Amino acid sequence: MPNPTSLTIRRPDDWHVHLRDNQMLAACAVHTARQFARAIIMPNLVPPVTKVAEASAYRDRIRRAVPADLKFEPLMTCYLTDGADPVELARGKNEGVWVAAKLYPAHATTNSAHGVTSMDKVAKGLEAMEKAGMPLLVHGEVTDPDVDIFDREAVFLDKVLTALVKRHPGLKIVLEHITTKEGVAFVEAHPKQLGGTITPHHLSYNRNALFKGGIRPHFYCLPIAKREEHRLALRRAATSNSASFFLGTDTAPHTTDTKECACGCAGVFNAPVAMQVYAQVFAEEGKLDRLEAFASLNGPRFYGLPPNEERITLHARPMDVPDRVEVPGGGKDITVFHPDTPVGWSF
Ligand code: OTD
Ligand code: ZN
Ligand code: ZN
Repeated sequence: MPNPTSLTIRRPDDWHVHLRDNQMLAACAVHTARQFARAIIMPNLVPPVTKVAEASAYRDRIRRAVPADLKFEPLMTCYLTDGADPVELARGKNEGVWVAAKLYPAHATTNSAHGVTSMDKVAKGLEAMEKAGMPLLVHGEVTDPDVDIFDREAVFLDKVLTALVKRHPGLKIVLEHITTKEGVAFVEAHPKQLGGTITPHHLSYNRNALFKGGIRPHFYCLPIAKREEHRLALRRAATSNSASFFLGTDTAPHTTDTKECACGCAGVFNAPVAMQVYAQVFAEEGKLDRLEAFASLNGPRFYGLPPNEERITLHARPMDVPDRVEVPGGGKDITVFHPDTPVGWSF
């Protein structure tokens, strides 16, 4: 059956977003809020968001940064550190501030220096989360520099996640931004306990894109894009209609100057084009009828929240992707993710 020329679905949510703070927040919040009704806000600020009061204040700043005509609900997360306080975790969940907590293995990605050095050091916190019904969101990469960067996700599944799911059988876990066929298989093997988010960029390109015609820093993020066979596994998973996989853009803005330099930051800023790229991927796979489940239904079900009642409509007409978004004050900008093929869907 040919693809439709337009698609109306329930308003989607983004289950993995970096909105930053201050001027970066001012530049970015509108782009996520235009597309999504709710978003899980990552806590990797400097310093990280570890206390209920900090998350509540950050939520207020986000709400103020979103234009008043957009309806948007930030869902806050706690950054887990060694010795994470079980009482603070349970309190924040009961008070309706935390929706989940985030596990960064120390030094795995941007602003993760305060992350967890060993799972034993968060066992008490994880027990409290298990009791409180609070999901754990995992950056699934080992940080051992002796492990090849392209193998770090698969090794994490073997060395860390396998033991974690056994030790905390009642803990709901999201394997964030999966990038490998092993990640897909792990999520599929634990349908009751695990969910997996998939980004638009990992669906769009493989690792060759980083080096096509020269080094291209705007395609660099962590976990790094893998071989084509892994991208194809992600596309199969996202479009499979399995309730275990849902939308998480991992939009991670850095100013253009901090990406285009000798040691550029990791992160892809895809918020202005996210739904359009997902629609393109589902259309290419001939599975547009499954976009709503991935974007608007599976995530709420995993988190125990109702789906949104509003609807959005996407049209099969090319999008003029902006090159940059200005950061107010200081003359800097953020380069927007451009897939290598034109984006054929727009609002
Ligand atoms: N990956 N950059 C960032 C976060 C993500 O691992 C992630 O979730 C960031 O800049 O915060 C990135 O490449
Ligand atoms: Zn991550
Ligand atoms: Zn992220």
